[in-house]
Amino acid sequence: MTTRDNGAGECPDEINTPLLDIIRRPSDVKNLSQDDLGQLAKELRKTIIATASVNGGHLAPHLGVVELAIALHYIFDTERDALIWDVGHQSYAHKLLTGRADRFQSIRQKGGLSGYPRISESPYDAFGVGHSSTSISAALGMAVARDRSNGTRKVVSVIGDGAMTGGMAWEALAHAGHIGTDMLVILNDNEMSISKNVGALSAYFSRLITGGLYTRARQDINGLLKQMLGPHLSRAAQRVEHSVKGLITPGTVFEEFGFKYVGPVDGHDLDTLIDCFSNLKNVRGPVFFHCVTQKGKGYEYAEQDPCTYHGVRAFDIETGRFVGGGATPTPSFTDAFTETMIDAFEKDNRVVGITAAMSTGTGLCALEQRHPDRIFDVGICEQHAVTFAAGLAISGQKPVCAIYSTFLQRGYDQLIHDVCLQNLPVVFAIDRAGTVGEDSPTQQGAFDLSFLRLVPNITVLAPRDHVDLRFMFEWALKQDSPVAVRYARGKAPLIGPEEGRDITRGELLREGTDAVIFGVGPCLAAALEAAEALQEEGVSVGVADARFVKPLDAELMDKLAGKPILTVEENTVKGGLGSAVLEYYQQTNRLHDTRVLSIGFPDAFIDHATREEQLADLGLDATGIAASVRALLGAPAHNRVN
Ligand SMILES: Cc1ncc(C[n+]2csc(CCOP(=O)(O)OP(=O)(O)O)c2C)c(N)n1
Repeated sequence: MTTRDNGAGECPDEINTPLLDIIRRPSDVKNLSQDDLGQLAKELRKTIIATASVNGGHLAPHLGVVELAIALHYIFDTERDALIWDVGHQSYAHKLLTGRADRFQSIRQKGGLSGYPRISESPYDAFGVGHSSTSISAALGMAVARDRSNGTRKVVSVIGDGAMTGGMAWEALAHAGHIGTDMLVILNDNEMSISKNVGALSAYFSRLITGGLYTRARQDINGLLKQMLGPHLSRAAQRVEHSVKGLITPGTVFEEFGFKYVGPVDGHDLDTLIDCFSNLKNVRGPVFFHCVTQKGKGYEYAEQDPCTYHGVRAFDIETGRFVGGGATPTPSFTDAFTETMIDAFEKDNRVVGITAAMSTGTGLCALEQRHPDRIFDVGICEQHAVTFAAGLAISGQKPVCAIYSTFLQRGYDQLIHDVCLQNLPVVFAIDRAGTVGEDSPTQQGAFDLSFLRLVPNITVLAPRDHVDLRFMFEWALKQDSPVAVRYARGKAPLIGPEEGRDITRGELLREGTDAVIFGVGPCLAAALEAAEALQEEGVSVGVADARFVKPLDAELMDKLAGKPILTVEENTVKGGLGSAVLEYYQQTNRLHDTRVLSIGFPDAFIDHATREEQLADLGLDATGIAASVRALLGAPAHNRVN
């Protein structure tokens, strides 16, 4: 495999991958001798590290499941059997073993392979993923479909201990135990979510690993194996019995759910995994296989700090140092949120923060260290996070619930039913709203303005820069009703002067007589640039910041009425800011003299690319916005900004 410059000034060494080079499809893995598999694992790790060092993205999760992926493809017939990776942020080894090694360097780049399993990308990606805790439900659906058609396909899901904290996984386990059909659920337990896994479940897994229950189980291990595999234990099963510490542990919660629990086993021991899977593949009924892995395995920096190396930008392999992105004076929206929260925590003891296993990404981790008793990491449990916030709010606390736009989709009913219906003062800090770049369509923040705007009682705000963000949270924490502040990924440079802002209303940033661009968020910088370019063409275009997507600033709306208006937002155009503007002018009878054109995300899922590429493709950069203004004004199409 060849490698490319990672920006560290030197190329990673040429990688020699003789075994990986001959694997074109999963059945090629089966043709290798078991003795070769350790070498294959090394080649996979080298390839994953080299590619992540250039393309960025997830790293430590992929490194932890290399042996697991090899053993699964070695034993199961994955050209036919279904293999479902929960979240999918650990699927690179699987991708490399299923005919995608030649395109692997394109991963996460525009037009290249996705960082997550995707059914449109490969027949070996059995189910599309990105959000956590879905794999057992999907696997059960496939298992039942198999049964209904008298099929023989095996169904296997691989789920992390972090993803197991999600309620949906337990709903699926309960259902699967009830149905009792054949399926294998593999728990990849590395004791980490993105940061250290939290909660009673994590403690329970630790107890299983350290062997409290194991001692009891060991006495009856032969009987249990016979029960599972029939009276004639295979030679392999006998080997398993000897090689696996605490192979079967009755009395676990999984047994109570109707699963046969097997484990814990060393998830890096290929021979043991192969023995186990050879046997478990023929066990009837649902099986829960618990293996223990090390996140970041095989790359010392990731082993030492799996949280930092969970997801990376380009880095130098030798030193582990990240390339570029050093300290700049411009804070990101997330940085500004952290700073604002630090102040809010100092000023008011009732303010508390909630994260669903994303304390680093949301910026709450800085507070976790200062105020450990006031930051609640609830696990990957967005639904619980929102209703937990409602409980806090109804009891006089001031909860700030920090959840990425895409993951808040999980907590939507709770937001409507528990927070907004009761008009409770929960503040939602909705990060990664808009395009998020190289992650898959599953992670783009495309819908929040639309799904929030239709809920009664909630106020929806979108800061254009870090100064607005700060004011907005200060304002939000003073309200006695729900408030959502949604902001984009990345830097939040100043747009317009810092002084004289009144964030309780919209703002006209630039006067113009021919048309006005009415937008929210950081794309207002592109709007101002477009207006400047149009000015040079003799077209006078104003720019206004809505700030409030719900309710709109009526005074500003009335002022703008009568002019052609281009609405601009990083959200699907359906139901977002543009829809709000149309509704407003419809209700105030101004549609007859106010032409409105809306741009934003189309009625399609947004593919991965850099954020800049995505915005340009969506027509949300300065060039695209200027072109839309011309279209609004009916100008000829050849009249373009360069
Ligand atoms: C619903 C949802 N919320 C949050 C996330 C963000 N997220 C991605 S991976 C991850 C941690 C998963 O931990 P685990 O399943 O243990 O896998 P590991 O990374 O340890 O291999 C989180 C919280 C997500 N993908 N889906």
